[in-house]
Amino acid sequence: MALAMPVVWSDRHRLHDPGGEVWVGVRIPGTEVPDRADRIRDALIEAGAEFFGAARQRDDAVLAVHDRALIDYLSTAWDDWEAAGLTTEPGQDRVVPYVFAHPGLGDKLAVPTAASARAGYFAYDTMTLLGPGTWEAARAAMDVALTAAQLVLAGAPAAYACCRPPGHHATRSAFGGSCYLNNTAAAAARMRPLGEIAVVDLDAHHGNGTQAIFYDDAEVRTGSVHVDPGAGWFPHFVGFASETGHGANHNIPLAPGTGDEGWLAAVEELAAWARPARGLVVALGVDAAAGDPESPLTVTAAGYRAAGRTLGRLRLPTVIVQEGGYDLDTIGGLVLEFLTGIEEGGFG
Ligand code: SP5
Ligand code: ZN
Repeated sequence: MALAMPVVWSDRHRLHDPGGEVWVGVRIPGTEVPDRADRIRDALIEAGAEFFGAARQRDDAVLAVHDRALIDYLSTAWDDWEAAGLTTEPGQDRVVPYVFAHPGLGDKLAVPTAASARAGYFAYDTMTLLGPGTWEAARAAMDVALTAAQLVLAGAPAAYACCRPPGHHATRSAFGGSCYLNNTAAAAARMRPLGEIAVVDLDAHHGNGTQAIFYDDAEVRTGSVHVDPGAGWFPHFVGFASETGHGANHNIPLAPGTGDEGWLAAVEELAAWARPARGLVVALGVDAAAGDPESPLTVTAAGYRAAGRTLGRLRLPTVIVQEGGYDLDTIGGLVLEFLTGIEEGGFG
């Protein structure tokens, strides 16, 4: 049986090549590479899925989840970096921060005049490099997620947004964790006409950006299962079970090494917790799979299929938004397993 749900796509993801990441001060090869989305696309074409080109969305939909200052910065950061001569002296071919607007500096901080310093007002890590095509690709990823939400509002039971760069680490005012704009949050905001929305984040890392964006919002409940930041994993500062907001946030941190049994129990807990909502957005990272280079969780392909069935059984209007997943040989198959599970659970 072919995959039934529409898949939304944009070729413009390829304009973003992070060119590696700066980790503990050293530039290393990154894992958030253009091939990721292409591998997923190949697997879904093979499965007979129908593809839809993303429709350009209004800036309002971006401003629903991000400050204008962040948008203004991201859309001009590369040009400003180049104009400041930083690509020649010191010879840095990506935007990389070197000072940060740390809260310890006080709470009234200026936006720096120097392009070299401005990056650290908006970025919270050194791993999320920005190049000449990053803005256009990140904006196109928003178009993909919002178009998928639109298809669901128009009556599709589910739609899959095949987007990169990922988004769930981007907050209202800051970017990081390989994310620039929060595609998942934008899809959730777009779904609001349905009533209360639940976001269930399956990425191996805590969805800190989405949590922060909706923390004070009773109409969007956010849940995340992820490797315990307290065990030494990104995003390190947040993602603990104690972060409940006003009752609309639910974190389930797992010990490194956790596999299907523990992970699926957490997914079931999040599904039960999402049940009162009228619409569902799944932040689908497949980096919790065993063998993924960015996480120590050990979920199997069958585990992702079972997670899809669990969430599909909610029979809520569902948008699935691609987040992480970095093993190129398995990423496509893992996504297909999950989407197939959604259909087995919800369309049967
Ligand atoms: C969307 C998403 O999955 N973002 C993940 C960001 C987590 N990146 C953490 C990278 C930590 C350092 N990686 C260097 C590995 C060196 N062996
Ligand atoms: Zn991740």
